[in-house]
Amino acid sequence: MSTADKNLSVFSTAALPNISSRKFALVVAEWNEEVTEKLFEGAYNTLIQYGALPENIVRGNVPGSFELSLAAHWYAQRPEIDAVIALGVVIQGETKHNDYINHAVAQGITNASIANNKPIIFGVLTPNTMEQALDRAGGVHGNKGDEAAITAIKMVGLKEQVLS
Ligand code: RBF
Repeated sequence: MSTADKNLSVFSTAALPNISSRKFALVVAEWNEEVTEKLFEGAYNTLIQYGALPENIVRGNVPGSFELSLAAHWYAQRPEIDAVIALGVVIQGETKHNDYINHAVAQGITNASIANNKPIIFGVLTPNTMEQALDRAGGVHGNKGDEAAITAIKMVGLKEQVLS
C-alpha cells in the first residue's frame, strides 16, 4: 500500500511491550524544519502515549537528512539506548539530490542498525511536494512520526521476544 492510501497514524497496537524503562533517541533533521518538528512531536507524543517516560527520551538535531545515519549510529552506540528514530524530509521535486540523500540515508540507517544490533527507524518522508509532506506530518494522511514511534516500540518488543 502506498502512503497515499494509508493513514500513518492508524496502526495495530495490540500486544505492545511495556516500555516504561526503555530509552529512545530521536534524531531530527533541521532541513524542512516546519515538517520535521511535526514529525518529532508525533514521535515523541506517541512514545509517551504508549508508556515511555520523558526522562528516557533524548533528542539530537542534525543539519540535514544526510547526517541522520551517522548521528543515529552514535546514539545507537550508547549502551542505555534501546532504539533510535531518525526523522527527516527530502522533497523529491526540489532537487536531484533527493535520490542520493534518500538512498544514502536508507542504507546508512540499515548499516548502523545491524552494526549496533538495535532498531533504528527510518522516519524520513520522501514526498514530491511540501504539501504532500505536510499531509504526512500531522495532516490528512496522519503523522509519519507516530508510525515511526510505534515501529520502534514494536521492534524493541520483538527483539526482547527473540533474543531473551
Ligand atoms: N536535507 C534534507 O533533509 N532534505 C532535503 O530536501 C535536502 N535537500 C538538499 C538539496 C541539496 C541540493 C543539498 C546540497 C542538500 C540538501 N539537503 C537536504 C541537506 C543534506 O541532507 C545535507 O545536510 C547536506 O548535503 C550536508 O551534508
